[in-house]
Amino acid sequence: MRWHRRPDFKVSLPLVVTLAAILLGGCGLGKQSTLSPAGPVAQAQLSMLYESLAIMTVIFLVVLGVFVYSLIRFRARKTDQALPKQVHGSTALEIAWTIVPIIIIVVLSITTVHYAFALGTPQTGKGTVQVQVIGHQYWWEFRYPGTGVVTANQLHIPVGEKVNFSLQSADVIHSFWVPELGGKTDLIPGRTNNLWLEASRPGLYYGQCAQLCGAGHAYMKFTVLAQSPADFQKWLRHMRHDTVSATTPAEKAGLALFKQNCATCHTIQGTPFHGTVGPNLTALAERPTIAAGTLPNTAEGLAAWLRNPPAVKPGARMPDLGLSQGQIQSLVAFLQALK
Ligand code: HEC
Ligand SMILES: [Cu+2]
Repeated sequence: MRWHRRPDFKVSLPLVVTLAAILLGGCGLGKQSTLSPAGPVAQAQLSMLYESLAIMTVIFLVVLGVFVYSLIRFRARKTDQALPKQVHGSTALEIAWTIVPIIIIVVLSITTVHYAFALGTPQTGKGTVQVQVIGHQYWWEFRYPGTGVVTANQLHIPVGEKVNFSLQSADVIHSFWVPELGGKTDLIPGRTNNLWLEASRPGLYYGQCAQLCGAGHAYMKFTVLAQSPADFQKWLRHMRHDTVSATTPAEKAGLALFKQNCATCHTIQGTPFHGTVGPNLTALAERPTIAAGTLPNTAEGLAAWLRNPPAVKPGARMPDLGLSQGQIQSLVAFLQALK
């Protein structure tokens, strides 16, 4: 009888390398990398990662060493006459490999619990800023208690100061994460979680909801603008609008359309519009993106959004309002004047 030939199955090295490069590319030092910490919290979290990696490396090397040693030392030899002496159990070994893992787990859990409590305890002291974060399907609301300032999807924080976040959800579980600054703490309906972060250098950092929360989850991003404390205070003052400007005919038409179609869901400071279903649009023109990082905040981006939000962003809670091209143009002019 002849055996069937095994099918030729060759693993192509270039293919493996390409696939690995694509997959590992996601872990690189990019906009959202825990490997390039920009503040003490991210730094502490990264140290913990390295600490457990070091322990795991030692275990790996010891196990591999024993394994390779046994393979060579106890290999079958031509001169072997019978089975070697059979051994069943070793009390000393059993005790050792029970106690050593317990010690490792205790060490790891002490550091984990220490950091979990340290990072979840609201900080006090001069310059500490409070921000209330409310997660919505699929966008972020940021409130600055005591200032009346409410914004969405772009967080402003002062550099070098601790920022306390209180995390809440308006609907389902979300998770707040800015890889370069730290975090990944859940926003759970009906309770408030705490987290503090600090940015050591000014810049724009990228955040993302880290808990699958529905169809639009992948589009639930936000940015964190870390600015000098003076600029941050200036921004807070600037956000307290008494009026909005609608001067050109298009802007005025946009304002009227907004009152009819949008005011039930959106607030704009300095106007009588106080809807709370959607993001607060005060100074909207200053955000880099709209719809939580889905589109650039340009005339084209805004027009695409107003034409049909759920077509642009799956699951978006803003309906297609059936606006005409002309209406969209006026609304875009009005929105771009919100500074
Ligand atoms: C039924 C409530 C509702 C109505 C009406 C509504 N919106 Fe929205 N809007 C939302 C929600 C919810 C979002 C958040 C969508 C998301 O990002 O997932 C949103 C997002 C937006 C955004 C993006 C804001 C940001 O910072 O990301 C803009 C701009 C906007 N709406 C403008 C308008 C305009 C202009 C109108 C009127 C023509 C309007 N909306 C009518 C609920 C509404
Ligand atoms: Cu999510």
